[in-house]
Parts: sequence; structure tokens; C-alpha cells
Amino acid sequence: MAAKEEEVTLLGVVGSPFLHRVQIALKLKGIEYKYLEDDLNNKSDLLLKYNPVYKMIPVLVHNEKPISESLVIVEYIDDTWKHNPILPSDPYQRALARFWAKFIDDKCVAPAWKSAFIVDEKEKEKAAEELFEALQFLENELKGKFFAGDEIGFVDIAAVLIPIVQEVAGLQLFTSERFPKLFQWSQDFHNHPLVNPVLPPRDQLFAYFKARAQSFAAKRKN
Ligand SMILES: N[C@@H](CCC(=O)N[C@@H](CS)C(=O)NCC(=O)O)C(=O)O
Repeated sequence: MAAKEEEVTLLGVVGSPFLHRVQIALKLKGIEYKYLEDDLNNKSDLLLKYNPVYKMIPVLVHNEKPISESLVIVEYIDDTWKHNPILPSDPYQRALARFWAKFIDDKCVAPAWKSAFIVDEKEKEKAAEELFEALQFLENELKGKFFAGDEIGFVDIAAVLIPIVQEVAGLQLFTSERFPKLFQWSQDFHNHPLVNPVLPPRDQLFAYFKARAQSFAAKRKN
């Protein structure tokens, strides 16, 4: 548990998979924190001050020290509060976990987003193909209930985008026939008692994704 004098603040926007990565990590560690909801159409001074480089949520502020980038934050949380480890202790396994988390950011995030929300059919199809290629690698990587075995770890947290987009897309993003292990994982992870309370209900997720899609579409036009 966080010692009394520790101040932990989290800046985010509910519905953002990147925010929910950090919230799951904090929940796993049992760390209490103050949550500040931001507005991406009118970013707070605090967000601009704490993340002047990317101007993105999430930002974790621990005893006035800001940290950005969700995976960096999750690693920081794991390094700071040692109980209930998120990353494995073996250096090779740690490297692998980081590799797959980076793979999710590099290969899954953009196509998952596009295949669920882009209206142009051709673009959507191309994104779905890219996504399926990436998901096949993850399917092959899943050896146990979760990526590292019986407990939730770094790769599961990184992959939270998958059940979120699956939920928003009405479970039509990919099927249990095509990705049986990943489909089961997605359900197990989404329903896990430490994860489920962190994730907003479908309508709130949907509202977030819709607002983001509209904001991107408006930027594309300008
Ligand atoms: N790589 C970043 C991505 C974070 C990100 O994309 N945040 C979005 C919300 S989901 C954001 O703040 N966007 C600000 C903007 O679009 O201006 C991370 O892992 O934290």
C-alpha cells in the first residue's frame, strides 16, 4: 500500500485504453490515487505542464514527479511498489514481456482502432488484415490463461486495448473460431476481478471512441 505521505495523481480520460493500463497496474498494487479527468478538446494546464512533449494522457504524478507514456508508467509503478510483481524477475522473460508490449503498441493499436471505427471500407479491410496478422502472433504467444501464466502481467496489461475494442465493436472484431485462445483470454481478462471494476461500461467506452473518431475526422478535414 502507498505510505500515507505519498501523493499519487493520475490524469486521464475515461475510455482511453492507455489510461486503463495504468489504472489496472495501480489496482494490482492496491495503490490509492487521486484521479483527474481531462478534456482532450480543451487540455488542462496541468496536462500541458506535466506532458509538454506529447500533450497526451495518461500522466502519473508521484510526489510531484510526472511520468508519461502508459507502458513507462506501468514499469515505474512496478519498480516503485514491489509487491504483486507485474514484470517477471528473470531478465530474459522481462525482455520478452517488453518486446510483446511494444509489439502491441506498434502493430495492434492503429489497425484495431481503424478496423473498428474507420468508415472507408477499403481502409477498414486493410486494417483488419493487418490486425489479424498481428493477433495471430499473440494467439501463438498465449501459452497459459494469461500471457505470463496464471497471473496477470505486463503483456496482459499492455493488451487491454483488445478486450476494450472487442467490447466497443460488439464482439465482432474477431471470433472464437479464428482466435480461440485470444478470444478466451479477452473474456477472462475483461472479467478478472482486478480488471473489470477499472473498465468503464460499454456505453461509456463507446462514447469515448466515438468522440475520438469525430475529433480525428475533423482534424483530417482541416
Ligand atoms: N503512447 C501513449 C499514447 C497515449 C494516447 O494516445 N493518448 C491519447 C488519448 S487515448 C491522447 O491523450 N491524445 C491527445 C490528443 O490526441 O491530442 C501512451 O502509451 O501513453
